[in-house]
Amino acid sequence: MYTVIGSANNRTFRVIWMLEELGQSYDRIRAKQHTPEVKEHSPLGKLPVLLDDGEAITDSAAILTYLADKHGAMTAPAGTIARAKQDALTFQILDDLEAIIWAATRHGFILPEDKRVEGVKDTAKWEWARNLKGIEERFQGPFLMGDQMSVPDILLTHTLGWGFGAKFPIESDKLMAYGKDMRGRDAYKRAVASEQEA
Ligand SMILES: N[C@@H](CCC(=O)N[C@@H](CS)C(=O)NCC(=O)O)C(=O)O
Repeated sequence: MYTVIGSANNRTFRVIWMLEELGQSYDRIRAKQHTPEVKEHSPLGKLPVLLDDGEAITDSAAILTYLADKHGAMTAPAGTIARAKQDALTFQILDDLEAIIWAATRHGFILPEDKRVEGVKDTAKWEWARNLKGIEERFQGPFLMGDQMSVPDILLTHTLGWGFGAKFPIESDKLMAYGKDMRGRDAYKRAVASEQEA
């Protein structure tokens, strides 16, 4: 049994969705960032955290990769060329999309007011739009890597949703249709329902 620590509307969703895709059961501790319950397992107070047999794993991409390897699903095997290509896509999504929107988000309302830089959001939107084309070029369909859904699909779908919510441009019919298909998956809908429970 796994325990997922994390409140709704953040990267915790990725872990919940992954566990639903894998058909694994889990408990939830709906703690917020920087609370003592979170800091006990995640020294920086960041979410999400996965507890597996009492061991804490932090970072959503690390958690997804761990779960995929452990259950032999949603990943190419470690040590293969296919896995190297999959990991490259994972890092491309984290570097070229998530890092950009995360910086804009921090400068929007997370950093102390006197540390926020005006105009970051406009530059971030431009960079995001440019980088999205790079993702589109590597998209094989129906999933990112082709016929099999894998870890970067969860990261990309979640990050596209984040972008959509923040009004970042998604000028790609292909990726818009892909996002819609991914959000239509039963496991995705169960994850949304789990997030909405009290
Ligand atoms: N790379 C980490 C980032 C974790 C992260 O920054 N999580 C946010 C919530 S989505 C958080 O806890 N922020 C609080 C903070 O940055 O101190 C991951 O993917 O899990």
